[in-house]
Amino acid sequence: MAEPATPPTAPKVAIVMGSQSDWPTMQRAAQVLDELGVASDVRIVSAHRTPDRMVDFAKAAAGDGFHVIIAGAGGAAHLPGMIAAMTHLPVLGVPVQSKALSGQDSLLSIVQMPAGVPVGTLAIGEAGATNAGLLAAAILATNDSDLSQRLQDWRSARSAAVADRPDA
Ligand code: RP5
Repeated sequence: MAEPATPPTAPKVAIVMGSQSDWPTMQRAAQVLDELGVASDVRIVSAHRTPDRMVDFAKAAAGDGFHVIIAGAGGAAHLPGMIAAMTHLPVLGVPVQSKALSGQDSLLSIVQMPAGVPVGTLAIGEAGATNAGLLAAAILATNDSDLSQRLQDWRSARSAAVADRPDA
């Protein structure tokens, strides 16, 4: 009798964003997770344009097997906070750099959550997205020694790549 096929591992990290226009920023989170061998599920979920989709996603996220949610949005960036209101999973919020206010609006919309509904808020823009990916991996690594080693190796390589002195 044939061995039963091993089911593919479902992604434990969801990366959601308010718009297609957020993808150039949010792909940094997906890229660093990919470098660390962590699969992610990437979706467009808007608090304002697709509120029903947001509610459905947030309420189902834990049951769907996700362990961490990275949510990025710009402007009136309610997406991370609204998702955090509907799930007990850790939510990492990335303020996308808006055209009008350079992401200051996004940052303030995400960071100042009321006590009891946390969003781990990252820096504005690509650095924030990269660090959200690294933090998501670090959260998963607390229960995954192989991933923990890959994360430590990744960081060591980054340190080793820093020159002692600047080029003249
Ligand atoms: C937010 O509005 C999105 O997260 C995006 O950052 C911003 C602008 O969206 P688009 O008008 O480019 O679709 O909902």
